[in-house]
Amino acid sequence: MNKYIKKVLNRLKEKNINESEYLQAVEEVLTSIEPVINNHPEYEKIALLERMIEPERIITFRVPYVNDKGQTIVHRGYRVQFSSLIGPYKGGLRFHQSVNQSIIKFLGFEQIFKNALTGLPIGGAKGGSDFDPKGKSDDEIMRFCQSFMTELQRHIGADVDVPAGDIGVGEREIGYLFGQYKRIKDRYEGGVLTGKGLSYGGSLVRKEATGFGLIYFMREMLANNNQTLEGKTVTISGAGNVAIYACQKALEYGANVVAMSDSTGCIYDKNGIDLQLVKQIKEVERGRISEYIESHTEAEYFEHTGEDSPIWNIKTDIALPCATQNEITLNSAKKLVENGVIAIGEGANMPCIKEATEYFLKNNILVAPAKAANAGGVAISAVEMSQNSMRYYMTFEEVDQKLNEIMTDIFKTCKTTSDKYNLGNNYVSAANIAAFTKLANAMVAQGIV
Ligand code: NDP
Ligand code: 2IT
Repeated sequence: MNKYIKKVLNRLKEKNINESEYLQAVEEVLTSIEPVINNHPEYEKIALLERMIEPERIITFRVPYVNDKGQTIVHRGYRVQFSSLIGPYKGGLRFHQSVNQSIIKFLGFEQIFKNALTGLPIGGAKGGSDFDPKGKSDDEIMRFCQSFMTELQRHIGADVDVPAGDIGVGEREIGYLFGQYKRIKDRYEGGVLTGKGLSYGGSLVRKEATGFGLIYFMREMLANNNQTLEGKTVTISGAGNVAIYACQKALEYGANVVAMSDSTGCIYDKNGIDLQLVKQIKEVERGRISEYIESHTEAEYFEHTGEDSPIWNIKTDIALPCATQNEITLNSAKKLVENGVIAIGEGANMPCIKEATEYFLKNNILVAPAKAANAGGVAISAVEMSQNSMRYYMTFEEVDQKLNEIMTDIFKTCKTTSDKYNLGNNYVSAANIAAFTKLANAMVAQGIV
């Protein structure tokens, strides 16, 4: 391994021993950019890598709220403002009981690279809280969001830092967060949050953007290998924002989606998933995916018990992990390959453990890497910011067309980079190298900051 990379990785491990997700994300990038670092020995003197992996700022704060029983509950809030190198800090907020500093740092780090690939002027950030929205009333969600924003508001702004959604944060939460921001600041600042409702400054297609974008990227990757989505069997983990709209677009392209999941289990409907029902259960009733089999008795339900998700045991041509990090273990990867999978599309951030990705690539499975393949969401967030600045709204077709172009361009960038560095179908390394090159040039240009 390149000596400079090795030195940086060793230091990183010493300093962040308890942050396994953050270490994993940085290690993946640094080990794949070796050919670039070999060509730029001058980066060591200006500590380019050390600066790129160290967040500009980490904010943690107390978030107290009163639940419906009148009890006061205290959670921890985070915002990691990782990089403002190429634009205002930009990235989602995650509300999930598992949230900790390591997870927010890994997500913030990934976001810098993803955002660079979109070609739009957005830096990288992530935030959230260890608050679990499941089973909470609307009032509880509102009070929590208001408390969260009461602290966060002093750190964000349309040209400073622009949060959006992620796991557990969708249009409802963004609405409450936006309302509280506006109330405290006493001004309408549309571009301070994205993923807003359409009636007060949101963009058409933002809701669909990550899932649609994932399928646009997959379409390009398959086309480059003389394949299409038509007639392919697809399994999609998760049943949230990304999974639902990936499913919708895959169906439009003639794929047969046979399985979806949530954290408790997965449904397998060999006749094809009834997406309207999934939307009703998840978007309207906020229920469990297992409810699907109550009206579709021919479908099967497999509970998620051990470490491996049961969805990856189902035979499929294309697997789309759209739930969370490290959801594809090496066991699951082996099972997918054994069952004849041809392509993996990462809708979630870092859904494959390192060994799983390596196993797929070794077996010539196409992997659409998260930083490239799920960039459609943040890209349309940037388009939402543009519309807020222009005070003018684009039509559904215009935004969708823009998304399609952006995803096609991101695939082209991956392809040209892989050709340049002889990486074959390793788009994982190609995406990292393409993003890194752009960021490194911007860092050199801006001096030691
Ligand atoms: P949602 O909250 O809408 O949905 C998340 C889905 O994943 C739910 O079905 C949830 O099940 C499942 N899930 C969450 N955590 C776990 C877990 N620990 N184990 C198993 N299943 C889990 O989130 P999104 O759809 O927005 O996000 C999904 C993924 O996509 C995340 O990795 C996110 O970072 C990434 N992403 C999101 C973007 C966006 O625009 N929203 C953009 C780019 C990436 P349950 O309900 O049971 O918890
Ligand atoms: O991981 C992601 O890219 C997101 N959750 C979306 C971020 C955004 O700012 O739209």
